Amino acid sequence: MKILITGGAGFIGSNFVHYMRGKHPSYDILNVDALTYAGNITNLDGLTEQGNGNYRFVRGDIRDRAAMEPLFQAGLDAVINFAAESHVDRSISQPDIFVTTNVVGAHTLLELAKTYGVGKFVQISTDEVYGTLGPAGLFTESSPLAPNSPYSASKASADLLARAYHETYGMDVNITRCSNNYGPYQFPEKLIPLMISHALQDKPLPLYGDGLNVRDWLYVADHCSAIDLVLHHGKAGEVYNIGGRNERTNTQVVTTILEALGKPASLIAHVRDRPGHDRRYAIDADKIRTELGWKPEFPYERGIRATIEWYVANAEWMKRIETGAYRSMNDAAAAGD
Ligand code: NAD
Ligand code: TDX
Repeated sequence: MKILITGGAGFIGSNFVHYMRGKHPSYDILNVDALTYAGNITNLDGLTEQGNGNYRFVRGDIRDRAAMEPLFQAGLDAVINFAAESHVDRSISQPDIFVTTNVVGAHTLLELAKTYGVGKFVQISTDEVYGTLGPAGLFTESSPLAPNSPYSASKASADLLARAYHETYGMDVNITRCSNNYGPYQFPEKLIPLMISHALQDKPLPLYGDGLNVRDWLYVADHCSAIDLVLHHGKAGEVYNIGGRNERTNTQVVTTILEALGKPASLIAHVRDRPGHDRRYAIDADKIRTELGWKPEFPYERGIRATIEWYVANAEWMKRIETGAYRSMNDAAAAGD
């Protein structure tokens, strides 16, 4: 199988590339990523250093049809679109690029997939397209789309285009909507790596509002196994929710991190709330469990412990981001491509 993975130098995409190399070593993997601030070529260490074999990295922008077209011309069995602007806070201060990358970029890929008859298109979406929940209830695949941030609105827009390409052109499209991921290689603007980094440096941990917003956490490897199942067995046109029923308040998450690192709760600093801050997400993943047989393997307690240990053990990785050194490594790797 020959697959195009977009955004494969980011957090989930790089975990997915590693996962697929381990699980399906005979597959041809083409990884295309623009290496924005969120892309980090060193997330792919071990793949790029081995002379690649049937793995190839190309620096490219999914909005750029002319740059993407040759990748499709070579013939592809599947496209898995991870590439996106992914940070809600950035979407609030600078929404434009969320529209161009998340909507126009996804559309460019859909058009090319249609033109070149790609067998399967998996659009990686998010539970945030459903908006927010009250204290009870879960998002199902038939929950109405009600995005509240420019980020989630752009992701919902891409979902609608992907859906339309199935309905109108009969393309084999799937949309996956996963809850919050955590694990290795997550850029330290997101809650868990940011808080680990601050705690390790004895810096204040900025908790938005009352700290009682709830997220439904899933270890990234469990997201990868779900996408692998959808890629191979997803029914054309279907949406699959993904989540492990691990609801935690932000205060609980941060407290676990502080305790694991032996740091005092006094480091927590309540700061101004995020505008339009969704109160609670929780995913009903019954459909992917019953129809595709997906089962998450990492209980939250184990996953969060492994994640904290990973960031402690990979202080260099974090330092390269904090100093900006990763950017020149990105440029050097892309120049040698
Ligand atoms: P990330 O920000 O870590 O990675 C995004 C990657 O996309 C980066 O490597 C970046 O360089 C690349 N990229 C950005 N714009 C691009 C462009 N125009 N062309 C090519 N590449 C581009 O994001 P992530 O957390 O790994 O999320 C990956 C996907 O999963 C996104 O689509 C996101 O919406 C979705 N998702 C994320 C989560 C989560 O908890 N992180 C949960 C559910 C869904
Ligand atoms: O400094 C912070 N303080 C804080 O209290 C940050 C960065 C976040 N938070 C809160 C906001 C949220 O309630 O923590 C929670 C998690 O925030 P993020 O890590 O920014 O994630 P979230 O906004 O929930 O979105 C994430 O999950 C769904 C990803 O970034 C999205 O890409 C994904 O679609």
